[in-house]
Amino acid sequence: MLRSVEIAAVVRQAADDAGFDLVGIAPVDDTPELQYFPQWIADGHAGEMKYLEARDEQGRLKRASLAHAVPWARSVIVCAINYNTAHPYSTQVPDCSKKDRGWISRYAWGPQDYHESVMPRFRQVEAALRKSCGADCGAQEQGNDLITRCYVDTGPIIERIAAKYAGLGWIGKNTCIINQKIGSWLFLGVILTSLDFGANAPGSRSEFGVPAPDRCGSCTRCIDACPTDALIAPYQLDSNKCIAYLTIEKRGAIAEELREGMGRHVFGCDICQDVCPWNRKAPATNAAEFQPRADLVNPALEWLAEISAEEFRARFRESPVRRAKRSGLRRNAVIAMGNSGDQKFLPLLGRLSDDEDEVVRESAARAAKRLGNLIIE
Ligand code: B12
Ligand code: SF4
Ligand code: SF4
Repeated sequence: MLRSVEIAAVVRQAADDAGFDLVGIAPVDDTPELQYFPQWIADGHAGEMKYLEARDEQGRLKRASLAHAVPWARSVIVCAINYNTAHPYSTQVPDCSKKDRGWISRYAWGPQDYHESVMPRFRQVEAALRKSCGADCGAQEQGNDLITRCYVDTGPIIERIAAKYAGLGWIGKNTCIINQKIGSWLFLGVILTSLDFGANAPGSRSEFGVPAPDRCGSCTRCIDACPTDALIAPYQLDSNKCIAYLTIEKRGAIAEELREGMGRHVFGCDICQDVCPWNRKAPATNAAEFQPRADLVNPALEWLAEISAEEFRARFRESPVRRAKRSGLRRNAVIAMGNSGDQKFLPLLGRLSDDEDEVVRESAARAAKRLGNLIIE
């Protein structure tokens, strides 16, 4: 029978073969970071992302305890892949030179949604794990079948906490996982498994990663740079104020007082990672699926504001941008126009103030007003 040390070696090799940059294994434990989660939810910091509040039959928050949510799980294999490409950060492009352009987060520049490009890699690691166990799997010896589940985003688990305990990096004050060597431009995902990697080595948790020490030190660059003060304290993010949430997840109108801080962001936000010193020398990947589509780096705001339903479907069918929906993307582009200070947008904003979409209509009227042209009130 393969020992846990050998199975862990198979997992590491499979992750490497699948193109992951980092891999580690975490035990299923109720770690101290999980204690913050119920309060975060109670404080309303999840905004309208109701799925984060999913509860079990006893009324416990599923994400607050993996041990409760997935009782068969004994360990979590966490893999990460670097999606950084050799293009300037949003903070390196002076606003004045691109004031008529929007900004899409670097994670969404590629031709494919990361869920689709990363999941097959997890399946590859999962298959190698299952093969290595075969009939020799320790779980089977106990009369159970080996159970595995792969998740990228969608599992009842806070992936960054698992990543920390798998040894992939520390949770920064911007709440992102940062690896000392490659920074934070990482997609994470997990394989929950019923295998206990400590079981075959009594008294030893040696197959599990050791959490990296917090290397933020006295730095507060991310907190200082966040334009909407969404990092309300170190390691604490209020989604309601976060541009990533506002531009991607939030439906309907965006609170007036947050619009200015959104700047030219039309999908996601990278600022708290752009300014992080640990990303200064972040390596760039050559993987084809993460190379940017030219139309998504500094996209023209007019294009996005006027995009037809048909073009939206065609251009964003496989892109993460489709999550904002057409209405959200157009709303965001209109708000960015209002922030641009560029009077050339006034005629278009005037037209969009009569748009059939109520959210676009209201946002355009406000944006036009902001550009100095009193259209409403
Ligand atoms: C919901 C969600 C969001 C929300 C909320 C973000 C958030 N910080 O929680 C929004 C839409 C805002 C968002 C934005 C982004 N996201 Co997101 N998101 C998720 C998702 C689906 C769930 C996260 C979650 O459960 N949050 C709950 C809160 C409570 O967790 P938390 O803020 O991380 O806080 C924990 C720690 O900070 C911890 N903690 C640690 N130490 C300390 C110390 C103290 C004193 C305290 C109080 C707390 C504390 O306490 C909390 C746990 O209770 C995950 C995937 C997953 N299933 O995990 C991806 C994920 C976290 N997102 C990811 C990415 C890439 C992004 C963006 C970069 C996308 C973009 N460019 O726009 C931004 C980054 C913004 C940011 N600074 O976090 C990656 C993270 C990669 C990385 N390197 O960390 C993930 C893992 C997706 C993936 N599969 O790769 N995201
Ligand atoms: S993603 Fe942008 S808005 Fe959200 S916390 Fe980071 S800097 Fe602030
Ligand atoms: S900017 Fe500074 S405080 Fe923020 S995550 Fe990076 S190192 Fe930590």
